[in-house]
Amino acid sequence: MAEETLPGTADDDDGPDSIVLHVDMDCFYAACERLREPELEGEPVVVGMGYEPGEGHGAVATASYEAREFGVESAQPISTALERLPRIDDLGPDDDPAAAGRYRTVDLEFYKRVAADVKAILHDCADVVREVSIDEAYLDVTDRTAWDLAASGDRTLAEGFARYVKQRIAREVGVAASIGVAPNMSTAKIASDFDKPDGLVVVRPGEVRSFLEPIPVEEVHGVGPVTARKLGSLGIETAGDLAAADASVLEAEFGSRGRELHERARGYDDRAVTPTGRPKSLSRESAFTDPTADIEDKREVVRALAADVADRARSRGAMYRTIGIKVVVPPFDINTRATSLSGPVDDPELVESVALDLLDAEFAETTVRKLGVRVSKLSFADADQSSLDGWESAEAGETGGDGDERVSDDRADDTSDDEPPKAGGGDRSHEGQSSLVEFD
Ligand code: TTP
Ligand code: MG
Repeated sequence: MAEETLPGTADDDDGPDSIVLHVDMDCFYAACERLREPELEGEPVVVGMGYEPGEGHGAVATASYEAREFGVESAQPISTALERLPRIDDLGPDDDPAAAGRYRTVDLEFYKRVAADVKAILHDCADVVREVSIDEAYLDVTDRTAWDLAASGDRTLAEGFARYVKQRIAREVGVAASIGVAPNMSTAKIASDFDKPDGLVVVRPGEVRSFLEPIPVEEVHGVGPVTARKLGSLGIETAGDLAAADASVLEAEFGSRGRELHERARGYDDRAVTPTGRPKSLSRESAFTDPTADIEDKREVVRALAADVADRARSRGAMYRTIGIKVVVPPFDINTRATSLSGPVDDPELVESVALDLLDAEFAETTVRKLGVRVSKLSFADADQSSLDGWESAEAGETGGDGDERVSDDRADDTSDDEPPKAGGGDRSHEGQSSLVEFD
């Protein structure tokens, strides 16, 4: 793609180019169904309402990519989906089971819990996260990585960072994300959609305009079907056509929006990623190059992790009520322990001492591969309840992190919830030796 920058594009910005990630999960509800029913992997899965015999109403929420091959898609009447892809349960003896759908009913509460796990990772990977929907978010990671090339070749550091985010979601939650990386939000969104499923598309600052050129106008942010039709009648089919169009003609047709669309098509979008949502927990973990049993090595890592997590909590204005550790024993035996406090605190020394106590109590002699520290049950001093979305309401039934330690539908931690609150906060009311809390 062309490397030159054009006047008036994002490429001649005065400041350093931003690095924006747009993360969108692939066939999200279907991917969630596959988490609890792994045998659905590779099968045509349709998630919707009203497909049970005798119902007949309702619509498709989403379809797996296999089901999309049969022409099944989101928002389609379920009757159309059933015509194109019959339910496997309704097949006759001579029908081909490969051409049949596995229909599942929408279970939003479950999908929200999976989404909360994904979003916990996103909040861990970026300081600024804008959650747009249950399966979609923008991350501003300008301060976490760079557009420079990695030492090893022609890939950017930003690409490596995005790959890391993708892999964490896949490994820790078990669902696939497509990610677009670009210097602005509208280009990142188009990029995440460009190579679905399981896509990772990077548009470097100098490539924005050439990347956008062949994209159909419908995909430019802000262009709906009506605008697309009007643009079509003006002979404008692609973002390239839109970028090349006369701005005054667009303005005459669409008002100030016309000028804005023109700028977007030219790769110019100076909207800042503004945050939404709140993390439910903050954690950090660190792996040893070689597993170690040395208690001083382990304590040192826990101290550093505790300081880091407490620091991040403070910088985000978060207080916590649970302090926990994660201990991974080779090969992949994941242990989590937590202590609940009687009230929310912001107390870095307590994070360190609780984490060290939990380590010493049970893992002093243990050979460990990885250690983690987490604070959870967060509350925010400036909490704006109206801005809390499915993220916090998915609080009950959190799931564990590393796939194999997933806990479902329970809150084994925090027996202290049943105890009356004590004054002052910070008293340890429960040594969570046997507790299992969520951990990313
Ligand atoms: P999308 O991200 O639009 O779709 P998707 O994740 O299923 O597929 P992909 O991103 O790979 O193209 O929407 C996220 C979820 O929102 C989707 O899994 C189901 C739900 N949804 C509906 O319930 N109705 C709809 O019309 C759409 C578009 C989505
Ligand atoms: Mg999606």
